[in-house]
Amino acid sequence: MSANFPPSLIEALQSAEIVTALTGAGVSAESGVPTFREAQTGLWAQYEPEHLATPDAFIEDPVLVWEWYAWRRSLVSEVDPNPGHVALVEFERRFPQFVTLTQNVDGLHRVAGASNVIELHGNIQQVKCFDRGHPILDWDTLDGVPPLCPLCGSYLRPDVVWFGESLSESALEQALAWALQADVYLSIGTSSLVYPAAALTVEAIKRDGIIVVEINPNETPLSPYVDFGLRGPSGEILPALLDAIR
Ligand code: BV8
Repeated sequence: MSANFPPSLIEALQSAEIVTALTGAGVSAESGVPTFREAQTGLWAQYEPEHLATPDAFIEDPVLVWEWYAWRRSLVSEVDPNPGHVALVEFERRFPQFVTLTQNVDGLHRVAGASNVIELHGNIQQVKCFDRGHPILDWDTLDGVPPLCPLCGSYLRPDVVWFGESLSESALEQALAWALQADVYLSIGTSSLVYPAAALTVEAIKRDGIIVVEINPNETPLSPYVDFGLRGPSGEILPALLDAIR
């Protein structure tokens, strides 16, 4: 993609010390992972993700919710990071300080080689028990759908943040610090609908001196307030941006 970015954006990135990226499901779209709001396929087409990704849905039908995550883990196991993930790893090496704050639970940033990642909503490859949150490493050797916690006997569940559940205080504090100290803040592949993650972008927008960039083929509720809106797929824009600032 031979892109011509605004010179002022290139200058801001070339002189940036601290760059913070917030990513959403759109960054994984070009890897073939359906975004959170795209229609689900096959058996899952009849369910709303926002309903399934809740403690109530799990309490109501632990088998259904466990199987939904097993299906999503199988999807993720078949895909690779895309050029957008890879470009973000290069960003990590290019800038003095860089972090990827991700809403995604697919783990693809780390698979791509990113080392400074804060997984705001957890990771579907990790499992804990429902009652006490015991992290269970060898969960895939256990029988049962869902398996039972070897420590307390409660159902195992994916170690992700469901709707209605609070994010980790420390992760959120670190993420907010990164957002407020950024010279440039990139909001990439997110509909900016889910809070408190979207609040990180709102806080960056409110803070004078931070250049906020949105990378998304579509508009979001925060589009009118960012400094630069780069309309297009992150798998093309991020590598082009990296080339433009070399
Ligand atoms: C909380 C993990 C405090 C699970 C996820 C009622 C009760 C309780 C809370 C609420 C409530 N009403 C509202 C709330 C707050 C709620 C919320 O924000 N709801 C939304 C729907 C309005 N938030 C919460 O519940 C949070 N916790 O508030 O705790 C609390 C506690 C108790 C009681 C009250 C309050 C927890 C939120 C975390 C939920 N967990 N994931 C799982 O994945 O199974 S969120 C889920 O949505 C995914 O992580 C996903 O990443 C995330 C956000 O969506 P996006 O990433 O933005 O994805 P989306 O599909 O929306 O958009 C994709 C974008 O990509 C689009 O814009 C598209 O244009 C773009 N795109 C497409 N292709 C490309 C692209 N961009 C670039 N390149 C491309 N190629």
